[in-house]
Amino acid sequence: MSTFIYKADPARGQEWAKVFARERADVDFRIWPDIGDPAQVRYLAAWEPPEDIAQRFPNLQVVFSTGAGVDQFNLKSVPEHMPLVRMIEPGIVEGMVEYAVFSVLALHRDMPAYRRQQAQSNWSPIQVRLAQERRVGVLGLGSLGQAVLARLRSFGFDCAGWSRSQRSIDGVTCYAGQAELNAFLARTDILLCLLPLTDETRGMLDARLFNALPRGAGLVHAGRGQQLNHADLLAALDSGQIGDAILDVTHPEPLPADNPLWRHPRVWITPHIASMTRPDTAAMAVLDNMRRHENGEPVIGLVDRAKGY
Ligand code: NDP
Ligand code: OXD
Repeated sequence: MSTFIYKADPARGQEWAKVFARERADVDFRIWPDIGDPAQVRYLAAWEPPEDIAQRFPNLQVVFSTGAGVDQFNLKSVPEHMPLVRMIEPGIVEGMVEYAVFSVLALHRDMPAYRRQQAQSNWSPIQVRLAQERRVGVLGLGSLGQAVLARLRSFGFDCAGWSRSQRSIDGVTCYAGQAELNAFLARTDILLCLLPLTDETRGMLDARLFNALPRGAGLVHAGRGQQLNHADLLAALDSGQIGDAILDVTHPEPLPADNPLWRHPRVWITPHIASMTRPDTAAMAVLDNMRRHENGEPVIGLVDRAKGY
């Protein structure tokens, strides 16, 4: 019998266990640290993977990330021949769509400004703009960026996106690569970051990028904390270059209590909850990929080691 090890939130692991018991009784599903005989382990799903994966589990065949991102993995510790598969499942996508729509609408309809006004008992209407008059730009046109843009388009926002390779998406003006980044930023009133963390994207939300946006632009950051330069964001907020920022991810998580972002009047912080892997749909997605692997078919969400995502 082959063993599947789950190494993430144990309560959610219990939900995975029920799905595995129902769908794959031939697999010995175990929740870390109960690993059984390491030689029997064929599959590992982890948020934070253990060290020495290959040495610890000599017959491991596939490594799954329980999240959409894989930046928490040391890619060098997963042998080249072993597929590393990120999580693509409907729960993550729908959660992100809700968070992105909420955040973009909040900025579009000046909700942070009204919260500040209410604290001063101040009743001051701000001229309403329609969605069609607001330019939204999404950094990252992958499974999340595309789903978010499809929903934002339905409100009538003027939508654009930026990716590494050239994309073509109905109703979205697509920009690609460093050469087109400034043009994308220059037409973006509300910027939403949905990029994976790689050597290329680390620190890219910095003063240079903020200065390329129209003055007063809004920022929604739901990619990874290390993409954001805190000092540059604080300076951009204080100068008015960035109007308001909604941050779902920070570095570190959580921020220390004395980090000025916590108390900045133009910052909303949420604790990395934009979306969460749903145990039932995630387990089904992994089971589908196990079947694909066992039948010699391509798995969905295979990480490209060279690109790092
Ligand atoms: P995908 O891999 O499907 O898409 C990534 C996108 O980013 C692609 O369009 C890719 O370009 C683009 N990209 C990557 N590197 C660059 C670069 N250097 N320059 C320009 N574009 C680049 O990822 P997902 O959409 O599934 O997820 C994106 C990220 O969202 C995750 O990696 C994770 O960090 C974050 N996330 C956050 C969550 C939260 O709760 N806050 C929840 C889930 C995910 P191309 O299309 O050319 O490959
Ligand atoms: C993920 C996340 O990558 O929750 O899935 O951030």
